[in-house]
Amino acid sequence: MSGPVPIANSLEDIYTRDALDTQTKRWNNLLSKFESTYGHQPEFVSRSPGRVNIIGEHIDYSLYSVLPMAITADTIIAVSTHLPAPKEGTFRIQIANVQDSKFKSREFDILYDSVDIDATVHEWTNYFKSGLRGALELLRKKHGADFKPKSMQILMDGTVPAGGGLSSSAAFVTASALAVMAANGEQTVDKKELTELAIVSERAVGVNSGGMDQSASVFSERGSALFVSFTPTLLARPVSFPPTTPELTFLIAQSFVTADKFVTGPIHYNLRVVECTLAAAYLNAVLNPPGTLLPGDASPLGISLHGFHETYFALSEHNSGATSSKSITEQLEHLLELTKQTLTKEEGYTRSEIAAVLGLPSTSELDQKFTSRFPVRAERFKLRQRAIHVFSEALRVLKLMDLLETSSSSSSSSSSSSSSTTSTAEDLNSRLGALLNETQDSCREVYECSCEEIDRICAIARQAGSYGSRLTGAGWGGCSVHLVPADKVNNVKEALEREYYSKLELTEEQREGAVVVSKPGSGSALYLGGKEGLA
Ligand code: NG1
Repeated sequence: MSGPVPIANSLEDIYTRDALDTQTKRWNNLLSKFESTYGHQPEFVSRSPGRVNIIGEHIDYSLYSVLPMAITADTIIAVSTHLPAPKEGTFRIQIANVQDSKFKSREFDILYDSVDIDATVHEWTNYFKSGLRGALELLRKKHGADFKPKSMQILMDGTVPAGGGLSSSAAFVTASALAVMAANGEQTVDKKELTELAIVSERAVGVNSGGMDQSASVFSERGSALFVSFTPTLLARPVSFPPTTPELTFLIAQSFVTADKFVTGPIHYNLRVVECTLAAAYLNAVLNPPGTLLPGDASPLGISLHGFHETYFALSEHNSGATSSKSITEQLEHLLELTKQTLTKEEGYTRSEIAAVLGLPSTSELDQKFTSRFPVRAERFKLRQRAIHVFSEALRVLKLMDLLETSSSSSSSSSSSSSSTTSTAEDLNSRLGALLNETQDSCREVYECSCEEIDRICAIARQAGSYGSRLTGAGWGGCSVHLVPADKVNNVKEALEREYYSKLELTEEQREGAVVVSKPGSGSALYLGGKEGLA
């Protein structure tokens, strides 16, 4: 799946047929607004989508594999480089948003070699700047330290709801980085390079993010979900859901509870990243031989539960002289047991308790190592619960992949009657759904990243015919995803309207977008035909 980001020749290369009318209008609006803002047409448009995560929640930053898919909603960025540089050693960025009453236009003069981002303020252009910073680092690696970035005029339009769990930030950062690469003459942009730079640069905005969103945004292919693994290196491959009758659909339902990772990071997202990292360090200190150091890796704080996992089995098998390795599933089951026996404190661990086990002289060293990058607010760290969620969720991803893989091989070899095919499909769908439901239980009870509204939405949807319902993305609000047979979609929609949305005060637009059936969409693309228009 690696290779360059595709160059789209028309919107048909990007969107499914049902989305073309709306998207053509939207792109034409972007192009004409660009012209009225800057007085000329753009040279190209970069595009990256949001994503919905099917399974594998809050485990990407512990470097376990996940299964997201891209959605139609996206960020599109029209660009020209007609702007002269302001003065020697600097370049200029003029940036505007189609929703200009909400997101004010800005202008920056930036030094060739340093893009300042103030992560303490909540400013929409920070996401562009973080893509810019990452892309410039890559360009300097390719062209040398003297590389002179071009000035850019930019107009952006985003349709992924912010704080909605569909990864508006990754869509914006990857589309920005891609735009900067193309503006500086690189139209052949390697997908893996783009993803890796976006993962690292998005952390500059103040969130210790994993790599799932950027991977899904860049690598996705129309019609397929995406299996993403992070070690030993970033890999993404398309995965198909078996065709069933009735067809299986993914329904995305908004809770309209906005969960902003930037604002709530210290008690939610960033705190979970710290808890998982501390759990890895703690388990290593107790279960591995004294003095064992966990390997440095690509996780946000540089060591991870996955790193502990690998080190633990490498050392224990080596010491026992064992020749046969456990399967990954058996290893994860074993780790779950070990975690329950080792991390016994349900109420969580204080800083001094953790520092003592890690052999650190005081809690300041602990803070310096684990919480200085982004601050967290907690008296106790729930290491037991977080590690249990991560290992059990990693297991559920493998079980779901196993179900998909065995069902696709058995459906290609089966010649069974239609009634037994229907019951097999029913059985498969129920088992897939059960895994999603288990994820939701774990997110609610163990990882504590759900909220009352999402729990209610899931209960309503299941009652109305969803096989499996759960939060998607970071949680604490945002969106939910539901595995629903096509003949139950209306049932589920009606039940949600009756029992949830009708009780909220929503605009017409919100009501229309509250529940959508989402087909797996395509990933990042560059569109170079801006001069001719799209109509
Ligand atoms: P959202 O908030 O849905 O974009 C976040 C992280 C992901 C992943 C999920 C939880 C960022 C950009 N994204 O997704 O990497 O950790 O939460 O599975 O921080």
